Amino acid sequence: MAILKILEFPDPRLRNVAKPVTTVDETIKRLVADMFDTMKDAQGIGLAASQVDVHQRVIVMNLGDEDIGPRVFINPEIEVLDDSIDPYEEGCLSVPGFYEKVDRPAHVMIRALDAEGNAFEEEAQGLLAVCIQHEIDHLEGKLFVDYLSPFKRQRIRKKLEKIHRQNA
Ligand code: GNR
Ligand code: NI
Repeated sequence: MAILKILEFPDPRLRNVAKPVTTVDETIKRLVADMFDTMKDAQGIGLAASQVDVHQRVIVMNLGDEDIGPRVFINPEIEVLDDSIDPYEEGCLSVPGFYEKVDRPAHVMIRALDAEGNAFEEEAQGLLAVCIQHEIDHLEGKLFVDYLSPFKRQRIRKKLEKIHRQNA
């Protein structure tokens, strides 16, 4: 078990496109365990492997909802089920301290492999739908700040760069 370092915007490594997992082997299972440790330590509700500089299509999630619990999504795909849009105030462990409203499809079907490599599908709405889309964006090298105006994105970038300089 290990707590991994979470990359922060504007680190260019967050822009890598993750590759599909070919087999859910011991290496992937160890990665999943380390990602759960890292997510819990950082008090996040979701984490994509891209955020810990592993560019494979692996997501962990724990929405803190007893009905849903800790979840693993490997090679996830989503299908948008209708035209409804849900605005949600999003945050990101790779953009610490900033929260902004993002509009996303409200109802999606998720198809993925679970932690044992078994295929499953699940209809999602609410926070699960928001979070899975946010995490799949990470696997594509995309961040929630990309949905904001260039002005807002630049302001966030400058503030984080300043903090990173101070920490260096
Ligand atoms: O912890 C997180 N909270 C959150 C809140 C609203 C929308 C998305 C998220 S995901 C985020 C953790 C994270 O950065 N995952 O990539
Ligand atoms: Ni994020």
